[in-house]
Amino acid sequence: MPTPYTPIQDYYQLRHTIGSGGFAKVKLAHHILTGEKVAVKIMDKAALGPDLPRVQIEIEAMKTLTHQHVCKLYQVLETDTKIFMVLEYCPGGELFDYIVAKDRLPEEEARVFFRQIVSAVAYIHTEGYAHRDLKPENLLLDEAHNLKLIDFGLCAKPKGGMDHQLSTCCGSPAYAAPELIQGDEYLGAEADVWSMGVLLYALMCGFLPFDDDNVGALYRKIRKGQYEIPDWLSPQSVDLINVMLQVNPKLRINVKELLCHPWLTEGLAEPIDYRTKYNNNNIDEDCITEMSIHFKKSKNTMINIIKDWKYDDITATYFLLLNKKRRGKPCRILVPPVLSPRHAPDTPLADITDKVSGNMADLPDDIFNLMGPSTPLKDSKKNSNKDEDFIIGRRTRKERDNDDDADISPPEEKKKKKDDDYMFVRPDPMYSSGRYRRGGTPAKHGKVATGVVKHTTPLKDRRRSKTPPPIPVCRATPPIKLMQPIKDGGAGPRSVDDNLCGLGTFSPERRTPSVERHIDMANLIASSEKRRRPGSAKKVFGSIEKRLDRMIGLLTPSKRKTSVAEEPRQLKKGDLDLLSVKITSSLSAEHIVSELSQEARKKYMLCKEKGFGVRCKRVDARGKPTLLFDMEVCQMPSPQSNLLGVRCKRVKGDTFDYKKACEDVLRGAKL
Ligand code: 6BF
Repeated sequence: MPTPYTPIQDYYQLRHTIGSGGFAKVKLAHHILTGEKVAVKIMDKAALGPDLPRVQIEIEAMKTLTHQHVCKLYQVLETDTKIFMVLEYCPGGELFDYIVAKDRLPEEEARVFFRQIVSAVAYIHTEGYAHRDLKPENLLLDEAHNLKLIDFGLCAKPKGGMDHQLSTCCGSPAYAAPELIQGDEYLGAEADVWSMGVLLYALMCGFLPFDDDNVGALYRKIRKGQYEIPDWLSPQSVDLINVMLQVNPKLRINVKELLCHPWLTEGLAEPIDYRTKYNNNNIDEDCITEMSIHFKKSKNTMINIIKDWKYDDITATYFLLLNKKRRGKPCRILVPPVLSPRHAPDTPLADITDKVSGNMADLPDDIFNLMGPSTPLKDSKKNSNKDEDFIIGRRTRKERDNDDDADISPPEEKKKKKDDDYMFVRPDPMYSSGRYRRGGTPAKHGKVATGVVKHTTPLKDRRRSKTPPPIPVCRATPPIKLMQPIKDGGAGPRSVDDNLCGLGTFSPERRTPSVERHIDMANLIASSEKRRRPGSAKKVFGSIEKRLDRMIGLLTPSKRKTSVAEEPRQLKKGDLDLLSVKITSSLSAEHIVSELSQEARKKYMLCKEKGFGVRCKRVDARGKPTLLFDMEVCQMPSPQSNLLGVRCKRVKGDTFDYKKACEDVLRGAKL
C-alpha cells in the first residue's frame, strides 16, 4: 500500500517526529544501508503554496554548502505531494534549549560556540550567501557538541554578489538589523553580523538585548541600538558586542574583522579559520571500495557516479559512510548487495573482487546466498532528483484529502500563507501584546547602555506560545517591508503528538509454546531500570500512559491486536517460562527496537519494524525466506514491570538457526 512516505522508505526507516512547525515536519530516520541516523525534513507541496520557491532556494544553498558547522544535506526526494530533505542528525537539539537549560553560558563556553558560528557565517558569505535568520533556534548541536547551522529557507544569494543590496525583510524581529526593519536596502552580510551580535549577547546573558512584547516598541529599541550591559560581561566581550550592534551598518564590524577580534582569538595565534574542512573532490578510497562492492560497479564507475552529486541515494550513502569512518566506525554497508537495476553490474563480479582485493574476505561466507528480491533499493533513475528537473507540481484533491500529515499548522496560519502574495507582513497597530514564539523577543536585568536599569525577560520565558499571534498581511502594495511570518511552529520536539507518532501495535500471531525455544537467560540478562521517554511532555504523556494502561488492561488479546499500543505490551508471569526473553538496560523501548533492527541488519537479515516489534527475515539466493522470527520489546510481568524485555518468537525456519540468530542479535545489540 503506497503511502506519502513510500519513496523515502526505500532508503530510510522513519521514526518519531523531532520537530514540526510551519510547513515542515522533521523526523528521525535510519539510513538502511549504513545504519546511520539522519533527520528527514518533510514538506507538503500544497501546504507550501507560494513558499515553494523558498524550498528550492534552501535546497540549492544546502547542496552548495559543505562545512563543518553547516548542517549537511544528504539527499533530496520528491513525490507528487511531498518534498523530503535528508539532513545531518544533530542529537544535541537546539542551542536555544541549551542556553535556557544553563540560564546563560560562561564566557569560555560562549567563545567556543561563537567561534563556530562566526566560521560558519564567514564561510557561507564567501560562497555568496547571506543566511538572514541567524538565531539560537537555527543552531543545532551534533553528538560531538559542535554547532550546525540549519534553515536556509530565508537565505539570499544576491545575483550581483555579496555587495548587492537586498530589500526583502525577513527573519525573526528580535534578531533583525535596524536597516532591515526600516525597509531600507541592506547588505545581507551586514545584517548577519548584527544578528550574530544579538546571538552572542543571548549566549552570555540568557536574554535578548532588544526585547518588547510590542513589536513597535521592539523596533524602536532596535533602531536606537540601546541595550543593557550586565556586569558579568568582560570588557573585551562588551567591546565585541558593541561593534557588532552598531546601528549604522557602515560603522559595524565586518566579518573579516570579526575573525581577528581579540575576544574571539583569545588563546589562538591566528584569526579564526573559517575554511571548510571538507573537500568533495577527494573521494574517500574506503567509501569507494565499499560502495563499488555493494552497487557492483568498478571503482572508477563508482567515483564517476558519486561525483555527479545528484543528492540521491548514492550521494547519501557516500556522505553517511564517510561520517561513519570519521567517527572511527567501520566504513561498511550493513545490507548485502542485492539483485536490482541499481545493482546491475557494469563489470563482471570477478573483476570487482580482483580490484577490491582483501575486502571480500570481510564479508560473511553466505553473502551471495542472501541476495534476494526484497531489496530496499530501487532503480535510481526513478527516484533520483536531477537538479534541472526539480519540478514541483500540485497534488490532486483526493491525494490531499487522503494525506493526514499534510499540514500541521493552525488554520489561521495556513490561510495567512495562502494570502501572502508579497511575503511581507506589517505589524498591526492592534497587535501589541502578541508574542513571537521561538525566535521571538527575549531579554533581562543589568545596566542599559544609557545607565537605566530595565526589566527584561529570560529566554526561557520567551518560548513557544501555543497559538501564534495573527500576523496581518500586506496584499496590495507593500509600503513597509517588515517581518515575514515566523515559520517554526514552535511545537518543539516533545509534543504529545511527537511521542505518539510512529508507535503502533506489534501483533504476532499466537503460537503454540512447543515451537518456541529458550535462550539461555542467565547469559543474556543485562539488568536495570526501564526509562520512560525523556522530555518535557513527560507529565502529559504520563497521564495518557496511565489511562492507556488501564484501557489496554481491559481489552481482550484479540482487541489488543488492532488497538494502537502506546507502550510495550506487558508479559504475563507464565510467558517467562515459555518464551525467550532478554531483560534490557535503561533504554527506551523505541531505542531498543532500533538497536535490534540495526544489529539484525548487520547480521544480514532483512528487518521490518512495527510498533515495538521487529520482524527479521533471512532469505536464500532466490529470495525465499529461510528463517523468519519476531523480536518484541515487552514490559516484564510485575513485580518487575519497570523492566523492559525482548521476547523472541520463531515464525518459520529451523529452530537451531532461529536460536543462534536471536542470540547473535541480542548479544550484538547495545542494550
Ligand atoms: C536540518 C532542521 C532540523 O530540525 C533534536 C533532537 C535530535 C535531532 C533533541 C531532544 C533528543 C534528540 C531529547 C525544528 C524544531 C528542533 C529542530 C527542528 C529542525 N533542518 C534538523 C536538520 C534536527 C535536525 C537535525 N537533527 N535534529 C534533531 C533535533 N533531539 N533530545 N526544533
